[in-house]
Amino acid sequence: MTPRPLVIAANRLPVMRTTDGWETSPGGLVRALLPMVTETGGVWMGWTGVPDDLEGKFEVDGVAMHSISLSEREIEEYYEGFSNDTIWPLYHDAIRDSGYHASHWQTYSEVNQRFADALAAAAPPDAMIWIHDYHLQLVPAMLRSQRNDVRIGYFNHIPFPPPELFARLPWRTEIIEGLLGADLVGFQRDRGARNFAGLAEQLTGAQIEIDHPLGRDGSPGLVHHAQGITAVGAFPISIDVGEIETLSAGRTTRQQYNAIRNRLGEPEVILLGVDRLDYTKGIGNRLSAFGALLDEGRLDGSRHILVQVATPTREGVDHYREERHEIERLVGEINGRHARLGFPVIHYLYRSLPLEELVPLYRAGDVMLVTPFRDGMNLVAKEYVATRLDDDGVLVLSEFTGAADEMTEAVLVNPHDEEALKSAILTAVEMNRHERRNRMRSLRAKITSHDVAEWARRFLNILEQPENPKAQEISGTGLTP
Ligand code: GDG
Repeated sequence: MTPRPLVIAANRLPVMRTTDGWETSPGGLVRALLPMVTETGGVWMGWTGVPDDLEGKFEVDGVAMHSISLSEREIEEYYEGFSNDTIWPLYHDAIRDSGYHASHWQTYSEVNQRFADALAAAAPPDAMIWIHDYHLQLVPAMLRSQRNDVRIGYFNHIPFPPPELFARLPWRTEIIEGLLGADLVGFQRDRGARNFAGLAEQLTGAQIEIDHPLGRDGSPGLVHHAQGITAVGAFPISIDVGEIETLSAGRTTRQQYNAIRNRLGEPEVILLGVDRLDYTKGIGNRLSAFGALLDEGRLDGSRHILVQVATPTREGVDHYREERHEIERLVGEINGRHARLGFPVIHYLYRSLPLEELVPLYRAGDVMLVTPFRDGMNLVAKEYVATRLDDDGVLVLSEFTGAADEMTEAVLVNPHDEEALKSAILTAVEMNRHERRNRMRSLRAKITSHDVAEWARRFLNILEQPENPKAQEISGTGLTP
């Protein structure tokens, strides 16, 4: 059987403009999906990242792209506004207030409609259309109303919140109905799948099949609703393990991580943080806990140093500008108290590093600090472990990440609790080689056995089933209202 053409829709195209053309964006997800798009004769639809850029089809290295042009106003209201100032904070435990503006919602709906119309026009017959993430939650139903032949999948990369938080959203029913247009809706964790299914029941009168687990190890559960049946399940995402391991094993990496240790003054322990500068990532709490341990003399700035890479992100959104100021204030304050001439205790980089520089940094980091308040998965935790071919290094990991479901041999911590953070950091710093090796071996065994290509295949295999057998099995039988 010839595979169905694969069409991807995401806010961003997998390419970036350069001075002399296009460059493929980094990241395991892009690398896993692009060959599937090309081999099946599909297309990738999204925005170039530049205001008022081209609209329509073009090709990069043999891959068909379809650009959706966004105006300055659309970027402000659909992207920075509704997506990143309403949905993002609400879906991350409402740790910042969301703005609820009817005009942002209106623009979000209009942009989603443009994606749906363009997909309906561009998708080959019988295509599998895989829609990615919270920017495009209305697209499944908008597309379904125009095309009956295609399979529609949606994957939510960020958490899907509990009903009591989701209920704050003035457009809550519209969002659930939008997602129910898909044949398959995937989440990072079981609880996201359960939150969604519960909300579909509450807000739209859908019936959920409770006998089958909505869990990652079982088949997805089913939601019966007015428009049909939507399969729902957990699909924890992973990384391109092969790429990270190959880079980590390279001679240049070895030379570089030795050089990094040397440049940092050969400290006994390098603690490391690598995050987009996002208020969900818990960077400030991590810095404060480190500073408090230095203040109390439980860590020593001449032996223990912290490297924090903070990648610029969403600089047009107020909460992000405020977060940057707060983090830079903390870095200055802690260095002011504890640095010696020529030797800061926190090395702070506000920039994005190429992966070829990030991997040696992971290898140089003795303790990796991943302390988000809430995170859909967190790929940094998985990348760190994948680089540690030496079975060394300790991962301190927030309980509030999707990654914590699998990575139970990390030092798990509640990042809201400063004493717990301090004690997790000390546990990691003081851990003996034997325990470090045992924990890292178990973590590596878990992470390296599931890579992102396998994740994509699993999602697409379930999406491809022309008739979900469960749909027939349960039709007309005892569904629990
Ligand atoms: C969303 C969800 C979910 C970061 N700084 C640099 C750099 N990075 C790369 C990391 C990693 C990626 O960015 C960040 O991924 P995360 O998973 O940690 O977080 P989000 O960006 O918030 O991603 C998240 C993910 O989607 C996938 O579903 O896990 O929960 O929020 O790959 O390496 N890469 C390079 N230089 C940097 O400076 N090269």
